[in-house]
Amino acid sequence: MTFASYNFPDRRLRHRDNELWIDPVQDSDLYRADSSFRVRSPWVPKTTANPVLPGLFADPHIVHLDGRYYLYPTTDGYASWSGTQYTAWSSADLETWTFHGTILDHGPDVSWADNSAWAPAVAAKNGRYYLYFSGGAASGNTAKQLGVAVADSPTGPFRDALGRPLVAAGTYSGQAIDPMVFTDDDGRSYLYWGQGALRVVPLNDDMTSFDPAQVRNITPSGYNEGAFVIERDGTYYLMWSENDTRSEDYRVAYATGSSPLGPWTKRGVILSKNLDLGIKGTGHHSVVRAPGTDTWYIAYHRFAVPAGNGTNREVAIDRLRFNADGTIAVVVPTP
Ligand code: FUB
Repeated sequence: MTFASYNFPDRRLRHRDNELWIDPVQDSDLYRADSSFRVRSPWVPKTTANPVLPGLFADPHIVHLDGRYYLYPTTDGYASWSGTQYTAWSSADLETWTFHGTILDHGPDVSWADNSAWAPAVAAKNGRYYLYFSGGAASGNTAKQLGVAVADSPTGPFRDALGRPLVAAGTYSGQAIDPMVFTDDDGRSYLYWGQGALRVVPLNDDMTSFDPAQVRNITPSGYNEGAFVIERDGTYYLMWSENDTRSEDYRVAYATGSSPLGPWTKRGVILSKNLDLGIKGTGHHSVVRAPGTDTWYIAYHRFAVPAGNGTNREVAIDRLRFNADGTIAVVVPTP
C-alpha cells in the first residue's frame, strides 16, 4: 500500500502521533501549516468525528439528493485559493464519505475561468442537477464571475451550461462569488450570491437565467460572504459568514424573515472559534435536514486542526439545533 498527499503529491509522508503527516521540507510557518494536511491511519480507530473529509477542503455545500447526503467543497491548500477543481462526496450517514472524483475542472471544462474554483452549490430540478460556481480568468479581466453547470447525476460530470458567466464581473457591486440556491415549497428557486454585498433573485425555471430587474440587494449588517437559506415551520433563516476567511474570527451569523426575499431581522452569531479545542476560523457553512425529521446539521470549514490557516482548511459537520422559540442555538463545534 502506498500513500500520497492529494494536494502535495511530491512531498513525503511521515508517521507521527498515530497519523500520517506531510513531511515538511523545512521548518517554517508555511510548512508547518502545510503539515496540517492530515491522513488518518486506517489501523488506528478514528476517535473524533471531524474533519469529515480527508484533506484540505473548504466552503462545504451539503445537500440531500436521491436518498444520500452530498458534499461539494472548494479544494483547498493553494495560495490565493487558486485551485481549479470541484469534487463530489456522498454519504448515507454523514460519517462515512465516498469520493466521486472531480466533477468540474476550470481548466478543460470552463472557457471563461482558469482559477479560483470557489464555493460550489448544487440544486436539483426537473431531474437535472445544477452546479453554481465562481471563477477568475488568468489574464484580461481577472475579476471573479459566477457560472452554472449542469449534469444528469449529482456526481456529474457537469458541463458549463451557458458557455459564459451567469453573473458577469462588474455587473453588481461586490465580488460575484459564493452562490447558493434555495428552492421554496412552491417550487420556486432563488439564487443568492456575493462577497461584500448579498444579492438575491428568483431563478427562471431553466435554473440558468433570471430577470435582472428582479435582483435585490439584501446585505445584512456584518455580512461578508457565504450566504445560506433554509425554511423551517414557515420561518426563513438567512445565514452568512462574517469577517475574513483568513481570520480566526471568521464566524456564522443569521437573520430570520417571512419570505425568501426577506425582510430580514438579524438575530446574532451561531458559530465561532473555540480556542480551547484549537478550532479557529469557523465559517462558510451550509445546512441540511435529515429527511422526515426535525434534525438539522451544519457543515462548515475551519482552519485545519492543529496548524491550518485561511487557505489550509478542513470540513466539519455538527448539529444545528433550534430553541423552542424558533431561534437557532449556538452551535457547539466538535473536534
Ligand atoms: O474558498 C475561497 C473563498 O474563501 C470563498 O469563496 C469564501 O467564501 C471564503 O471561504
